[in-house]
Amino acid sequence: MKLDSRLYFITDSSNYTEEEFLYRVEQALMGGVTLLQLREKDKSTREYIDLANKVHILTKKYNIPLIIDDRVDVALAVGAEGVHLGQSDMPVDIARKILGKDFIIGATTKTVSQALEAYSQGADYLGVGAIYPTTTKVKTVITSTETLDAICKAVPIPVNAIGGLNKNNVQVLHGIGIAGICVVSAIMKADNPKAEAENLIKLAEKF
Ligand code: TZP
Ligand code: MG
Repeated sequence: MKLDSRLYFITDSSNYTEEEFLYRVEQALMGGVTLLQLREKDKSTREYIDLANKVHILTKKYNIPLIIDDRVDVALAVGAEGVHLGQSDMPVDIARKILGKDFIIGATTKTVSQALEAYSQGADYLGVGAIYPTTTKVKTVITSTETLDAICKAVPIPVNAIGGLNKNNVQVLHGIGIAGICVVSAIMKADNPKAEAENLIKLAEKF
């Protein structure tokens, strides 16, 4: 599957029943998200695999790659299309050796040197942020749009902005060479996740 990160939806199942969560994920897929990451921080390995298999059925139906956050083992176990690795997760070069050349590997980077390292180790795309303060549970610091711009200029792979992004503020990213935006709450917590994804993809198409 080709990597299209224009509208990268990162899920958060906390506060939803599984049924409501899967319904929202499918609505987002119907609305046009181009890449989807399952991000679970509190589940056991078995629970993570179980949910990933259910989400994978949906992403395959819409022909959208499924990326698993943090866990190379879970990504392999469910036959996901990719994995997303943070600075304290498995190093990208080791993951690349395990997963092979066709697996999508993304990395979180907050500086130009982290970005260059992830790229040289074989990352396919980068997530950079938080651009704005976020209400999603995450240990992060704010990354300036200047750093985001410098990272985009430093590496030839797609770079996505993340953190507090929504339809009212993505305009600040125009003119920076990002490939797309990553959002959690903008879609996850929307009254209508499908409509929100439709709104955001229209804005993301301008990048
Ligand atoms: N990494 C940096 S900010 C963030 C992650 C995982 C959370 C983004 O969530 P939201 O709800 O789109 O601000
Ligand atoms: Mg991580």
